[in-house]
Amino acid sequence: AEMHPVKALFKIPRNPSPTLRNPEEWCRSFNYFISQCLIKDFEARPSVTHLLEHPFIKQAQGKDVALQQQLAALILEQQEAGCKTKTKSSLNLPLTESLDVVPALFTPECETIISHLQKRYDELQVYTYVGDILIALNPFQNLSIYSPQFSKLYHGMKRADNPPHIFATADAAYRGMVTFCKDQCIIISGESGAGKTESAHLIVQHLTFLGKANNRTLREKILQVNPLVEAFGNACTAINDNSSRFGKYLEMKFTPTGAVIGAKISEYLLEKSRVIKQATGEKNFHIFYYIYAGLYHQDKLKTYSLPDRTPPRYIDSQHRTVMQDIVSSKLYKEQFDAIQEGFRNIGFTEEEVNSVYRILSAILNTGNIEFASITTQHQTDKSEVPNAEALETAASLLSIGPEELQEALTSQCVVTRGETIIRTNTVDKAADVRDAMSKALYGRLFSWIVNRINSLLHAAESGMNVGILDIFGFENFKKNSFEQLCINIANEQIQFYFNQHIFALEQMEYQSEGVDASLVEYEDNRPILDMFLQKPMGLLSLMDEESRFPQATDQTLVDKFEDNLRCKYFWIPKRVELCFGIQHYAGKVMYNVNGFLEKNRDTLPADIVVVLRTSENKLLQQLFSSPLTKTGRLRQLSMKNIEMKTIVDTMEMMRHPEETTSMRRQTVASYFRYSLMDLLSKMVVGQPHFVRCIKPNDDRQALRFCKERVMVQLRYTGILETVNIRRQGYSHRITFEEFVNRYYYLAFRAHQMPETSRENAVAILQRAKLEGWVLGTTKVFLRYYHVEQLNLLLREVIARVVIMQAYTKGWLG
Ligand code: AD9
Ligand code: MG
Repeated sequence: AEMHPVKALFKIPRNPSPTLRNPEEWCRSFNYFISQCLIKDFEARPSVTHLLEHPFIKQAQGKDVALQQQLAALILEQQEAGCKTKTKSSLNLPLTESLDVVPALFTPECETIISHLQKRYDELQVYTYVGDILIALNPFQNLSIYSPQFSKLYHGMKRADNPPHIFATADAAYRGMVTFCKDQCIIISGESGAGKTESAHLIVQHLTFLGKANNRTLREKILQVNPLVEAFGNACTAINDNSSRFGKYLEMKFTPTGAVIGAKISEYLLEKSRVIKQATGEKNFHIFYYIYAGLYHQDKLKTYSLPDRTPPRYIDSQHRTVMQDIVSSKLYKEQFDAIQEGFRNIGFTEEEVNSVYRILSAILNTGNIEFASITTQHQTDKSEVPNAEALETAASLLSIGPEELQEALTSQCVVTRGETIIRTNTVDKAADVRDAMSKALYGRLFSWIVNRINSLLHAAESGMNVGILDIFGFENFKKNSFEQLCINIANEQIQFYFNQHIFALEQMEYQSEGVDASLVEYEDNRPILDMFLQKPMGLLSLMDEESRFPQATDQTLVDKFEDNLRCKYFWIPKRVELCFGIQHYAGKVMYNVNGFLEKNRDTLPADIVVVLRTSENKLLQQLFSSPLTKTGRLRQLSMKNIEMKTIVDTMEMMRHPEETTSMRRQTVASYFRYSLMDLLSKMVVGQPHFVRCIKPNDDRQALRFCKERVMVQLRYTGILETVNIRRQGYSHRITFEEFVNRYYYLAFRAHQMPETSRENAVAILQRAKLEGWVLGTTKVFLRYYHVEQLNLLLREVIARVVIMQAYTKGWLG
């Protein structure tokens, strides 16, 4: 009787080398290895040395090297033969399908997935693929897998050639861009502290490696962009010591042949309020501490008039820090040096950098300005500045007159019916104006830096780009405010985009092929997004409307929400005042409405603008000369791509009527809406790649894997559903042509070249005795295990050929 081919394979080495203790095991894995090598597509044919580098061979090193080398040579020979006799695609299995790195994922219990991830995490394997998505667990320690050697290793390789890695994702995007001449975007998501920003850095690192410009300095410049911008836009929060307080979309531009030629950053919604106030245990933006330590070392604190006795109020409102701790911090100093280096390298002039430091110092001095009320006979609500020094220093740093500044802070011009009246500000009001000025200074300085970088790294030629999205992650603190609301809405939008790609498009493909689509089920967060963005009754619109009433209070805002938002994702808790709850895709968050209206209005009194415009500082004049055109014009989206319809739909929803008449004062909410739309318009034109960062524990500890935390994140990011789709749905959809080319060995003889028709595809499926597949109009719809079975069969067929050859050469018997 004929022996089963796999069993037959085990029999082969009659005299296995004595150094191999478990010949059967050896043979099994070696067989597997051989077939893997053969199945790999012929384009990326490995060399003998490459094969010998393979972990399998490595593992057996010192055991039977001679035999290994012979077999490696044989494998190559086989491939050579395969190349000649058959069309390129004949054995071209996309390895993402044949070798899913997570076989266990296909079992129904997500318990299995978790323990699989855990096992890998324990071995410091932090990356894992689920379908096309890269899951990245935060290692919370430095790994040695990001050196240029690793960049080389992942260059141009198929996904299954190497262990999963963030470089592989960057590589795929790069190759996608070069091969298909299409813009790519890499979308990194995950909650705060999960590792998005680190991942973004690593992607830029690998892309600069790939985009070998003959211009070395350009590469260096690009590598310095992220650290520079993050010094100004990141800060220490309760969750993450280096938390992004803005959203960032970095586009790297390449020539059609893949040489890097420039870069462009778009920034979204910087959390300006941090400049004036931080929650307990949190800090201001990094740069403020860096300049202290850096300038202290250069003995320049005085040059920039930085208050040096006690830390300024803006960076330490509760007087908890000692000046000495800040200025003597080694880390801060190093970062400062890096920032200076970055400024210089990217091309900022000395004068510009000076102005930046001056403005930063001016902000800190402004924060120290105090107000006291003076009571005269006529007025009781007038205020004055008792500490003239802070005021004078700030004014001098800003190159404006101190009297004018004091005027602008303590009074305001109001024009009513053609008459100009001067009203005095109360102490509280004056303090608000002061803080509004600081926020505006910082916000505009930040945008200016970003714009300046963009013009310095502007690509002269046109080309294609890879965009990398790294936004602030989902946040849920003990107390959540307006900033958290914006951050979480942005994450909601990114999740929606993800869903569209992974689930909705899947459904559409079923439909267009005439296959029953009922299997694809997922948690659609569109209703929540609608609740936020709809006009005129969405939460953001309601807030804008309320912001227009001068008499509105935070209480009237809550009432308005309560009256108008009828939706299960929104509720007002009993007993807790001025709060509302939202059921986000990533969890329940309770928001405190305190200060919402003021934060949304974000008013900067005209008097302040007027006085700042009188500055003799060129940079400052620029910052306040014209209304900042931040994002420019939105791209015109072609609606060719019908699949994108739903996304474009939600974008329409966000479009603001006032957008064109931008002279109207914008609220933060309307600007936010606009930015989100701008971001999406950039993303939808590219081919997306997804990286899902997962935080294994909340204590930032290496090698600590908290199952529940991981489970929750897998669930809300839709990863579990993704797995389900692959398990229940037809995870593989292969055109008849590709299918026949790939599997014809299973039903036809090697030299036959069967027509790539629907009938022959069916013949192969029947011959392989598979059940449960469906035929679409142009594609075979297969379940994940079908592909595994087919590949197993194919491997057997091929392994048989190899073994036969080995016999004829007399190597094995
Ligand atoms: V937030 O939404 O901006 O608050 P991120 O960006 O998701 O957040 P970040 O990349 O800043 O998180 O990572 C947090 C910390 O985890 C880093 O400061 C590192 O200490 C640590 N981390 C993350 N990824 C890696 C890594 N690949 N290797 C080593 C890492 N450490
Ligand atoms: Mg970040």
